[in-house]
Amino acid sequence: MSVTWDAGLMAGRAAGGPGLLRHFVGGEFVDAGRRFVKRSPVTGEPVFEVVEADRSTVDDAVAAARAALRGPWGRMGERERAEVLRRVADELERRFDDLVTAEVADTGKSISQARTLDVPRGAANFRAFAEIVATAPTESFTTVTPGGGRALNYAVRKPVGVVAVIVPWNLPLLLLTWKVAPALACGNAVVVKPSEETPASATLLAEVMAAAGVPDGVFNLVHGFGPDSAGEFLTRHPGVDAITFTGESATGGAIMRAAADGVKAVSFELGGKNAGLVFADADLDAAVAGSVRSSFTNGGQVCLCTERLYVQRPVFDEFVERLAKAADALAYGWPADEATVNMPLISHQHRDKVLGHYDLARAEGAQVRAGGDTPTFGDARDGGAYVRPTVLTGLGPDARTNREEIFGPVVHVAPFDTEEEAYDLANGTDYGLAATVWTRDVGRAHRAGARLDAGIVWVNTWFLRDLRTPFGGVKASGIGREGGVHSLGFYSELTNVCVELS
Ligand code: NAD
Ligand code: 6OD
Repeated sequence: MSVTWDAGLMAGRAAGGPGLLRHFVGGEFVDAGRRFVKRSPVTGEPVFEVVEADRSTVDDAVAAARAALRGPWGRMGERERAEVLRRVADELERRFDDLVTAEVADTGKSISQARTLDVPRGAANFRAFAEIVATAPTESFTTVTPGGGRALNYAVRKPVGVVAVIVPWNLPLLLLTWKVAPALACGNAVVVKPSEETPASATLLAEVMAAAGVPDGVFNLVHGFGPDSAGEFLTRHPGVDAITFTGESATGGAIMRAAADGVKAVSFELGGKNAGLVFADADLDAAVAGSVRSSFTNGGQVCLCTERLYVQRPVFDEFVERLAKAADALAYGWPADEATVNMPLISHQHRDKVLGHYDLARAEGAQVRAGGDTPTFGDARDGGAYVRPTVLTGLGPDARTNREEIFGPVVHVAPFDTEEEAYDLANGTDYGLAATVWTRDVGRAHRAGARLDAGIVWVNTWFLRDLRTPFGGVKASGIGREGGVHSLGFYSELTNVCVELS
């Protein structure tokens, strides 16, 4: 294999131009197809030139994955595969700084977030699934035959085959590794398509795979867009056995239609319109600080972010005042500054969408308590895709602002009176990904877990999840659960074997 990162990508950047990002197929970097430009969300300048896969490159990637399943990879046991995954984690940690650079270049997120969340959790995914697959049990029973003899009846876990992995741009390495790690742990070969907005860390992951000794063809990467591009070519490909996808609910629908012809298995992690409930008995300092995190982390571009807050009436006014003040105080800076919190949105196109929602909220009658517009810097960041963290009030549950996913740093806050009303408000959307509850009442904490229509419910915290636990959404927020042994359910097939012993 050849190495792009040091020899191509970083050299191109050091020379003042954009680096070139290529596909990775059968253990080789491939420069085939048209090219597109990836721009910095911070300044709007070009940062990378990316090769866009055509149908024949996708064909080659799927063929390489199929061939790898027939090679030594297909004959490895769980413990050997777990060892490969640990080497990938080691190599990710060795390339830590490069990966941080890649994530920051593509997304404009703060270096401190990339260092503490995105890249460490990427490596942790490989360590966790190495452990999970090496220790996962399967059933085995001794059963009685009709003649009174004995038979041994057990299940054998097998890979599904070639898995297409399609991921978004918000937490690029974290969300990619969260699917690649269990897929490889179960012995599959993958063809991954990162978002066109975040091609860099996936390219670096290809180098990591090669350096860690992952056999050629087990990990393949194609760059490109969705419709009529690499994403659609992959999801319609007859050589793909299963599709794991994270992204918008509408895209999930398009992929489901594409997958129907081949009756391919799908696992979907989709959009959200997540609610936070703040009860009057809550620790208000913690609830304000936690809601700032849950609404504005990563520029509000986390599927788990809170876009609707419901606050019990006795503390509503104080809460809104403190939240708006905290939103206004969030630090701007260049991504390389440790203290920076606010980041740009991923692109100007996405910024226009979010600003459109700010205008819509005003048109619907919202009061803007913080933000609602764009910041100015007086430097190159004025060419970037920034919007200000925004706090809105005054709208009812039927307003589009309270129903449509915005995926930006914005939250609407409304009052409620009773616990029952809070659950009704929180559950009143088409989505059901996550919910957050702030209360000191232990009984209520457990009731909320049972009553809220969400794949994950946090109490007095946010975005904290042991990798061994299930993750996914209800309603329009997803199909299936991944995480821990639940991932093995999607990425492997169980064959039932029954052997008569006498
Ligand atoms: P998106 O759906 O536009 O794109 C996601 C990926 O799908 C990209 O790689 C894109 O190129 C590809 N794609 C687009 N159309 C396709 C098609 N027709 N066929 C095949 N591939 C296609 O989403 P996005 O804008 O990149 O990400 C933001 C969305 O992702 C938000 O809705 C957010 O809530 C969701 N998300 C969900 C989770 C979760 O775990 N539930 C996590 C992160 C993001
Ligand atoms: O818990 C995780 O690591 C996970 N899957 C987070 C998803 C974040 C979505 O934007």
